Amino acid sequence: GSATPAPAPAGGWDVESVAAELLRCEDQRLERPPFTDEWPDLDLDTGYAIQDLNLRTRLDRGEKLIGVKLGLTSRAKQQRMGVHFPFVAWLTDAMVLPVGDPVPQSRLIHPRVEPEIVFLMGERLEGPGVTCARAMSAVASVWGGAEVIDSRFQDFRFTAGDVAADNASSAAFVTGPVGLPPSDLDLSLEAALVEVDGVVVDSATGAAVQGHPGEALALAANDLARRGHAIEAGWIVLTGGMTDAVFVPPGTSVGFHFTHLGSVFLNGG
Ligand code: 0L1
Ligand code: MG
Repeated sequence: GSATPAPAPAGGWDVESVAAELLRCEDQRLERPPFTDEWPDLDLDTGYAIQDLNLRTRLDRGEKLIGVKLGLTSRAKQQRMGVHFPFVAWLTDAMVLPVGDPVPQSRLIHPRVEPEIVFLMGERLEGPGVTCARAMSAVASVWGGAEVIDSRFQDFRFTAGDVAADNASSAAFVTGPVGLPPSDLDLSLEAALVEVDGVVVDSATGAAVQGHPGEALALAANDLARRGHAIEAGWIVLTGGMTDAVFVPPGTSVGFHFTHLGSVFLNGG
């Protein structure tokens, strides 16, 4: 294919053409303007239809569905991105970054990394009507984690429909060294310090994520129910960036230091 973003098809963008173009941008490391510049009606539900179509393509390619991630669950993220409500996207095994591996710059466009509270599900969780308490009762263990995001949109500029279509800027994630039963922790107080090259540049506690990361999990279950899915036992759930994401160019090293969940390190290679 060509090395530039595709122009809109003759009849205008639709679910199929946006889905194909997003995967092409991901595969060929292309950034492009948001589709909503040309297709203002690309709303959240249309974005989810595109996201689901590309999940099917990823599974057809041999990837395995291993969980979900939430996007824009914290005020820090919402303010930075200009989208003021959370949404849900898919995680596949192709997104797992082995511990100690550098950020895979050679296959990414403009990666950023962010600290997250991560759940490993012990039981199936199906909405609607899931509360934070019910959601937490389905969690087997809690982990610290780092998500590598890599929007296919220039300068991470997008609306809710664009970013839902783009699987919430998914690229890769790594989980930390410590998994604890949820009853061992007050997750609203669990802090993460963001360290870049030895300097602490940001921090937040779990309360930044919808008041409690369990609220984000409940939101995911209820949102997925509208789309005909449940959260399955054994799945991983990334509850969303606690702070704004930081760039991690080659030569940089980033550490996310959690109060009880250990430290997660990522280097820019
Ligand atoms: O590019 C983005 O910031 C959208 C994805 C947000 C991921 C998150 O909030 O954890
Ligand atoms: Mg994230």
